[in-house]
Amino acid sequence: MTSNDLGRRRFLLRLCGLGGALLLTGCDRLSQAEWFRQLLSSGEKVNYSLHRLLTGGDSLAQEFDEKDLSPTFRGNGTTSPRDAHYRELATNQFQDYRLEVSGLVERPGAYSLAELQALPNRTQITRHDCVEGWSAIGKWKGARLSALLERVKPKPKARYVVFYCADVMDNKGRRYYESIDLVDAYHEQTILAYMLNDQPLPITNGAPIRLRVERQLGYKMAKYVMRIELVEDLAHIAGGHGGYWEDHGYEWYAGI
Ligand SMILES: Nc1nc2c(c(=O)[nH]1)N[C@H]1C(S)=C(S)[C@@H](COP(=O)(O)O)O[C@H]1N2
Ligand SMILES: [Mo]
Repeated sequence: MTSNDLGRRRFLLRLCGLGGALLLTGCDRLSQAEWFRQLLSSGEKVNYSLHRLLTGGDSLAQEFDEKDLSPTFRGNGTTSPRDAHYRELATNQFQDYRLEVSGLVERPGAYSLAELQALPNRTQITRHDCVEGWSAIGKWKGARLSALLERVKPKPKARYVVFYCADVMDNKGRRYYESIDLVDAYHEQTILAYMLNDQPLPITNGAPIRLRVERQLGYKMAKYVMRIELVEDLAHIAGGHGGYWEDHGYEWYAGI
């Protein structure tokens, strides 16, 4: 299944769910509503708005039990960044790693792994779905992104959180990056994971820090996160679509 098929399938599923809402609201009232016109302005916005409408801002992604864990959690995409600075950090068990937090925040800072591990955390067993057609269930532990945001204090203009990764993706030197909105950033299951299946996060799966944003597809879960930036819009970053794969045509909002 191509990512387009997947997008269409998810869209249709959501539209069926919306049927209930349509009956309740009345079609003519709905068609006059500004939010509905905006909703129809592009396929991507439809996906995003319907997902928010049907699942609500704080609904939880399904969580599983220990018995459901996949025997192994495969690595995908980059599994060993070649970047020299990253390699140096890795040889030293990331003791010198600092997660830089900057942009539209009152208190920019740099956080060591120990400092991130001291933040309020969450453990969750969830299913990871990749657009390439595989899934895996893993147990993740990490710092709540909301806790980090409370420390750095986003300014009122901040709308997105951007994650810059260590791995170079092509011969033009473009690195992996991703972004989410503040609804997902403050979501209870959104964590900066440093453990997988009760072990320190392996390099294959994004050591020392990888994002988990459980209501979206695998490519949103940035691995090897080196820097976080709060921004007002995404247009000035890299290809302007909010992520490495988004710059290559994937949807920015990859709701499952
Ligand atoms: N930095 C970085 N993050 C990334 C990728 C990548 O290549 N580089 N691949 C993405 C994709 S497509 C998937 S499915 C998951 C894979 O996570 P895993 O390696 O832990 O299975 O990471 C995502 N995050
Ligand atoms: Mo993926």
